[in-house]
Amino acid sequence: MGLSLFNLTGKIALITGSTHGLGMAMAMGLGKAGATIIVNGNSSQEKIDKAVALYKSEGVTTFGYKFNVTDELAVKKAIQKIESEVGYIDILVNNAGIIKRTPLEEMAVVDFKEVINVDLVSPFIVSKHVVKSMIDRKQGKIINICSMMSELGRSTVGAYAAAKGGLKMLTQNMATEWAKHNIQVNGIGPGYFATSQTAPIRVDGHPFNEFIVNRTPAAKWGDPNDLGGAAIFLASKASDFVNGHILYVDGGILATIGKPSNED
Ligand code: GCO
Repeated sequence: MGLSLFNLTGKIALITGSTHGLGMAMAMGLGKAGATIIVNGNSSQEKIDKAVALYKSEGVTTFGYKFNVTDELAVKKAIQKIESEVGYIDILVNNAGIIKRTPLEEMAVVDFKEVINVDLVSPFIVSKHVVKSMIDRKQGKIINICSMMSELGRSTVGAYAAAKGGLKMLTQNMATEWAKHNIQVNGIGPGYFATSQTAPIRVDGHPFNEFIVNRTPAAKWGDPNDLGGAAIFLASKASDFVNGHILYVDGGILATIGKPSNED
């Protein structure tokens, strides 16, 4: 058995929102474990092409597809195109997501709905269209990218927490319905990582920056590359009997109540 359990050679992995940030870090990990990577984004073809070039410069076999994960018709067409041009998808990572930081009492309903739509509805849409071939082939891996907010609330991110809490339960329900087809559906819950998404709350002197370092037993922000191993595990044969599990990669945040700010 050994390391071959983690070898993804011959597998095709679609990672939504993988032109940058945590999506790129996880996709790069899967690619370096042997998977062919399908990069997705919806901002610009230029951004996708740039990302594809970066993956290829690291020796990863890569293809890029621009489509909006919230648009079911666009997703259906894109999955059909990928299946005909590259092959059936063996591994799906539902990573694409947005966040809006606003106190709930001030949040516009349209903004609340947009966060739910991108962070919760789109994993359902993409999974619904990818899982068809997985069911037919009696194999597949789906990884939903959850959050600390799948377990904990935080002021100003109520819509995001509602979406990520829902995504945890959607993960468990997908596992319930699709495990009998030899499809393993699990989640990764990143802690606080140094990305563009957290840049506004990570600037030096921002109270949240110091708070997170103090609240995290590992006493630091996560490095996106710390997520590659978790993605490889949940995408590989090593997790063939793991279903509906949310693997938190959080430096210990969920393990602790925290400590007084004056304690080392
Ligand atoms: C925030 C952060 C979080 C992290 C991550 C934590 O504003 O609290 O952006 O949402 O990005 O989701 O798991």
